[in-house]
Amino acid sequence: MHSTLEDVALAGMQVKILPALQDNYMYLIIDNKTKEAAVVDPVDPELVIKTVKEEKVTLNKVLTTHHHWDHAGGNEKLVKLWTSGELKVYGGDDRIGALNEKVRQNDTFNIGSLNVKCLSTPCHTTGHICYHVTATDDGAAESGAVFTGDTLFQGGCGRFFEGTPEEMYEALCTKLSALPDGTKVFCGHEYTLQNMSFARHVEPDNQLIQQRIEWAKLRRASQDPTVPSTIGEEKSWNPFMRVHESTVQKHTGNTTNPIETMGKLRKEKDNFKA
Ligand code: GBP
Ligand code: ZN
Repeated sequence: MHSTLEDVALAGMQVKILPALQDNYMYLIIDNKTKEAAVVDPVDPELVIKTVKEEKVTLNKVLTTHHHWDHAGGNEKLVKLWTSGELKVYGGDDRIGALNEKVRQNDTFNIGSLNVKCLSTPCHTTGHICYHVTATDDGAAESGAVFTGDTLFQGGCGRFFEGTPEEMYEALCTKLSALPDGTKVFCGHEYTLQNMSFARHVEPDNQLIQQRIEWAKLRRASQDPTVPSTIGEEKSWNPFMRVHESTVQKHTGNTTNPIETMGKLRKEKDNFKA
């Protein structure tokens, strides 16, 4: 295992961080009120089932961010192994195994008493979905969570396998940036140190990047996950969310168009050696 299992307590919910493969994360989202649960990208079904049994929660939903095997590759097996009732499998792409609830931009559903809203974020893959989860109580929106798969990473973003700089701009700078600053960001991979090293290269004078690197080094030395961050933090250190900043634009050759800046940053990151 690349990381220790961790619990994050948010308003009305608990998020269990489950490491998988080399650097992937799966997440178990538990509604405190009803003990209903959903799992995000269950590539290692055995660990999911073990955790669900230990926690004595009712798992009935799978939230798939995108069709890549290291995210969706466990869906069929989980559905086969799952004998304690029906599993709804959500996702935005017909290439996702065991999919039975296809979702689109602004679709909503519940995990017990929690609200889930789907954000369509095509670019890494055409059918990529991010899931924004909030409790129903007043004021809980600020402490909600967003599960970003391979669209937004801590300090970075996914490769543009099936999309354009314009689409990633829309995903990061329009849709995800519009969430409350306090929203916790749970991404699909532990890439923080690699991403932050590129972020420092882009903005060497940004002290928040330097501080996060020092913190992340300590966390990784004891195999602790660096997730979650928050939307507000990502806006302060993630170069791909900062393509309208003059420091970032200067780095990409005095571009003033944020979408052109996005394209140039991604090209440079594709070949960057941390
Ligand atoms: C790193 O940064 O540590 N190992 C390197 C990058 C997501 S996984 C490895 C890499 O390219 N990872 C992908 C990515 O988008 N990284 C962001 C970046 O490099 O800045 N994947 O597993 C990847 O999506 C995959 C699976 C890809 C099936 C294509 C198919 Br088809
Ligand atoms: Zn991917």
